[in-house]
Amino acid sequence: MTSREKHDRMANAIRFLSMDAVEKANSGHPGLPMGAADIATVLYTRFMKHDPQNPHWPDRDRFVLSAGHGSMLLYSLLYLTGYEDITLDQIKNFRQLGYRTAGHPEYGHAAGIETTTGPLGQGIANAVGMALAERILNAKFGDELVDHYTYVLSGDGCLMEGISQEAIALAGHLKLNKLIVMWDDNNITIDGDLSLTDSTDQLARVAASGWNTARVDGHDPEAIAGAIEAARRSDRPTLIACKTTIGFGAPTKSGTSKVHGSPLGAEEIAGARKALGWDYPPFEVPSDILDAWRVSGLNACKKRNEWEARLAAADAEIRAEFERRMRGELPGGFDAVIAEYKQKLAADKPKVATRKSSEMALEVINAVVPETIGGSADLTGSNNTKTSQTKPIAPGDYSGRYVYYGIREHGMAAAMNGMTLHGGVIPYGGTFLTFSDYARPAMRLASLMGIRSIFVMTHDSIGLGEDGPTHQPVEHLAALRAIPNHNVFRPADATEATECWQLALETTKTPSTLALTRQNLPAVRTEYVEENLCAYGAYELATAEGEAEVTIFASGSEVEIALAARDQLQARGHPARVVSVPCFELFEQQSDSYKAALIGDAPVKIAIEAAIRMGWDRFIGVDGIFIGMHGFGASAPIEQLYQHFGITAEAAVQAAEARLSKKSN
Ligand SMILES: Cc1ncc(C[n+]2csc(CCOP(=O)(O)OP(=O)(O)O)c2C)c(N)n1
Repeated sequence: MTSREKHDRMANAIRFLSMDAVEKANSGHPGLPMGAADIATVLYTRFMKHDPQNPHWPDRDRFVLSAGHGSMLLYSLLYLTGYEDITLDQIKNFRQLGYRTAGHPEYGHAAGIETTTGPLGQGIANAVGMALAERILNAKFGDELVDHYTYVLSGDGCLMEGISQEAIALAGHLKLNKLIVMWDDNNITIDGDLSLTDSTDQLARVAASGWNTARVDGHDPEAIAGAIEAARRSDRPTLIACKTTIGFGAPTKSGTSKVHGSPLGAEEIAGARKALGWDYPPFEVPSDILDAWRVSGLNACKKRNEWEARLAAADAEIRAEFERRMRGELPGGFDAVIAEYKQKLAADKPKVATRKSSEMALEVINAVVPETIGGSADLTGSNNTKTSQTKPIAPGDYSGRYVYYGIREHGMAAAMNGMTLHGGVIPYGGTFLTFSDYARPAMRLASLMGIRSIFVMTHDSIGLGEDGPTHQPVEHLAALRAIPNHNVFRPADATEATECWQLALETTKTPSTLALTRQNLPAVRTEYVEENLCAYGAYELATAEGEAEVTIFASGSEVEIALAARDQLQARGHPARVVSVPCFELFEQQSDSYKAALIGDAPVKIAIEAAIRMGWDRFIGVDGIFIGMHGFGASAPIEQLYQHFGITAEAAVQAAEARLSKKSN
């Protein structure tokens, strides 16, 4: 048992590492680490099940610093408990280029950083996904292999963000009782006192969403510990309001927004040293305190050894399956199943919407990849995300494989990221492409983190028809393609949809978005090719009969139009080829020679996509012809819309011929 004096000194180690690192960097946020140091010390020394020597141990507790601006809190904890990645040198170089200690915690920079946080509200929503993944794997593998908590440190900001309500409601509904959120309840944000802008009774709010709540003095270690103990026994998720003073220990600035996000200054830090009785120079942690921290890190080892013994004793098949899933590897034989299914598609040539093609592919995939977890933000019947294998996950029963996320696109995407980060499951979730805007901040973070979350976005153009321009995406493909490390797939038929799914599942360090149609499309890939052609990002689908005068590039539903335009052009004596472009991002990864040859030098280049032009100049050049959208859509039956907006084979032929005759003049 740690004495109060020892606890205080251990917490002060966090405080001084944080204020000194921020001071040296001349930027950063000292207030939160100083205020939340007591909470963090109690959590890490008395509760956290982790092993700094084996930081990726699957059954570790997860800790999410949702208030990512307080990154020095996490870096201090990782250094003090003995994570190799965070040395004192890393702390001294807080926020410097090439160091792991970035301004906000970044997943992949160091073990112990479970997710990238900084955009407020994301972390708490990720944690819901982590807690859900834990329950799903527990239902499959039992308490022996999977039984851990997910802890979150949240500030006022995270709870004020809209996404928090989506996350809280989902967690409360699903009764994710191993999720424990510590709220650094300090009444201060950047603009000043919270009372400037918020009067929410947060405990009442989360209680209304089915949570357990507690309120404690966030500087009283025993009170904090008691609340965590009670939370661990709860049958619901818990929010513990820990009343704290931001910048605790700073003599004149504590309790004010002045300590939130700027260095304290030499004088204030000297005052804090005096007030807290800390006589050590910057970055020096006295050996008895460092030892106490390291011992707390080592103590956790015992639990891991016990777990390793249970894993070793587990049935060989179960153990192999658990380990495969945690490595993120697909089951052996996956490619063979896809190849066989592509053969069937080549024979059947189904004329279906790509949302249906996606469902058909998933029916095949879900049968052989048991770790996929489907879901939709209340559009299951439209997104076609549910297959025969995916029984719903219900409160208290996590044996299913389908999440009814509710009308919570942002919460869904962030929870999916949390599930992916947890490991052992592969989440995919759907909504309409136009509502990717509601999920985009989490989709961007999936890209930044480099993780395999798979977003299924149907109703991908004016082709959805009568719902009209609110529901018809026009700029969304370009907007998503603009996100670095994000594979946006827009398949043209059932074969391409299958290939895109294969790529989405096999690409572990890049998230994928599948943009899928509502309307039926004919098969454009009519012969079986074993190779995954979509892996090229763009490939020649139809060659020109003779030297190409025209190359038509298209994606998704407009490939059909491109093929019809090619036929018409050739009938009129103009050899034309068609390039299908299912994924810009993968195309860019091909060799220069492949890209140059594919784009080719036909005198006329056309792109057809029922969306805005942005991005297509890469294929057609600034003087290329673009057949697509130039503004918002309209509410009408689909056939009329394509005519109305001039996205037709005839329009393409006319434009091509006009250009060809101009060139020959
Ligand atoms: C989505 C988002 N909006 C705005 C910010 C900028 N920001 C960083 S911290 C912060 C205030 C957070 O207040 P609180 O959570 O109470 O943290 P504390 O002041 O206690 O450190 C803001 C607005 C952000 N990081 N993310």
